Amino acid sequence: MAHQRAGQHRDGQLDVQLPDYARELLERSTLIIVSNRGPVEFHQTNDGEIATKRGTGGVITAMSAAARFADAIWVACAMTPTDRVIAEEMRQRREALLTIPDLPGFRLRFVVPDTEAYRGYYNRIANPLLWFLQHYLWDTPRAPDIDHETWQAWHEGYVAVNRLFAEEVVAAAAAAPRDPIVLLQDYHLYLAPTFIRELRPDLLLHHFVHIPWPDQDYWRLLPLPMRRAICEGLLANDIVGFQTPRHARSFLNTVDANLPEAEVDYRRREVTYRGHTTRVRVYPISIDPELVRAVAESEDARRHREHLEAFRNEYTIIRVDRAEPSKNVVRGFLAYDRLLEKHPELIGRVNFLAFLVPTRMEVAEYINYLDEINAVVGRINAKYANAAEIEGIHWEPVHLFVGDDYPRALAAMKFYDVLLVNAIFDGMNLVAKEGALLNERNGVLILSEGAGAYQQLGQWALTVSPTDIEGTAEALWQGLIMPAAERAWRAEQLRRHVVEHDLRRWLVDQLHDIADLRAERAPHRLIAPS
Ligand code: GDG
Repeated sequence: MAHQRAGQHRDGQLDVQLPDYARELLERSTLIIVSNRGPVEFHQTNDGEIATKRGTGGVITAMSAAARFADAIWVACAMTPTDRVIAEEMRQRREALLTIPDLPGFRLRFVVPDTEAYRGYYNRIANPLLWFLQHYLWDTPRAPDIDHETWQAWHEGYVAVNRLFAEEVVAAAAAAPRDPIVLLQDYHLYLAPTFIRELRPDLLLHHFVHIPWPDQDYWRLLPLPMRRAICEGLLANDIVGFQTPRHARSFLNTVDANLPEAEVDYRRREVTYRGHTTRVRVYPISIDPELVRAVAESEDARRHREHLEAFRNEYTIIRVDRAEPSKNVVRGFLAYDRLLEKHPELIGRVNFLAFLVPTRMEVAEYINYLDEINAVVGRINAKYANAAEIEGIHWEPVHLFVGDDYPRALAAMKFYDVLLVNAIFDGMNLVAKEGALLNERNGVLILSEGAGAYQQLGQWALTVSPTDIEGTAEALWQGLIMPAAERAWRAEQLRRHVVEHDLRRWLVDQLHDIADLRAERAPHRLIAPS
């Protein structure tokens, strides 16, 4: 399938939606989006057909939407056996890029690490080591233990796979029909920029870190060579983006502490290291309202909505998360339990629906966490089943929906009275924004101070400290009893903010800085943004 012309939006809206400098930049450029996981996975069906399945998580949600605006190539790991077969066929046919039937407008190039290297890179270093570190999740007297196996996973996994990514990015750049702009995503790829620079010093490299950047002291849980390599990798980029000013500031501090040769300019948010200057910028990520609404209005979502009606009650609380320790799911249920203890008048009148996507099931911490969730839900349901029976009603206070079903999650967001987002730490949290956009009942958002979204939405949410079970129980209560006028006002402000600060704006802000940089480097080629 032929890909679309650069700059042409699928539904023809690009021209009205992007400012001139961004449109001009996109018309001349091919975005090379680089992330661990691609936008789709390929599977072989029972009758031998090849089917595609959308990848899960916030990075995919965001970048799939961003790719709508541009000519794009996606570089990602082959995840499934069918992905690997396709990658091998491409290699044999010397085909540089794969078109994706479900996603016109951008193409794919696979990175194919061997299984052992991938395991070290993903299951030992990226998750849990880096993810846990960046979300302050370690129980530090006991973990992490950086032993010889961790070091082996670092060298033969993380370093090796980052090098492979660099090679594929360089190949994708060679196949790009226009000037390549490399957009690296997240913590799996901290070292890739170093290796890309070795091969193609001229490429424009932009790296967005979707997750928090913790305090420089906490980074000391990683040995110096690892944290130096990570800082050096990020400084091989031209621009490094973070979700919040606090994360950007922490990054500058971390560089200052670990690379004494680096010149850190805090005022301009720039670092010069070995003659190369990197700009450190803040781009709070968001959602594409048009796309989110389209999925929420789809036939699939409507069907779910009808089915979910049976699970609603006089009051309905929901949460939507990957089943992930940083999302603080267990404490959310403990707070709900406490709410029911303090307000027995709610018995039989409130339901908590939790939509959880199993994630990283190869990592022990995640399997254990899902077990903990099941255990606490079982305990709460058993406890209140008795209380309800005394009053002669059959009632299950928690309904757990475990599985990968994005339309179902969006369908549920329409009818909550309270949405609980109590993550311990979160780069942003797109669920808070999707809920604010889609909800039709002036539902109240309960938002953790630890989520990046707190900086933007906190003023209209009920905010909680994520470890405060008593405080979260109180917020749930306040959310349920809030007067209608106040609910309406808060919901309206949240919706307005999300619509005005959408994904297009996130992308445009980055393009603005990229155009600026391009114009400085080659003033004859682009008009600088005003
Ligand atoms: C990382 C950062 C940052 C929900 N159920 C299903 C499903 N979802 C969608 C949600 C939402 C996305 O997945 C999750 O995004 P979050 O932002 O809430 O969280 P992370 O996955 O941890 O994302 C985060 C984000 O990157 C973007 O920068 O905001 O802080 O941790 O859109 O509605 N998706 C699928 N199946 C489901 O059942 N496929």
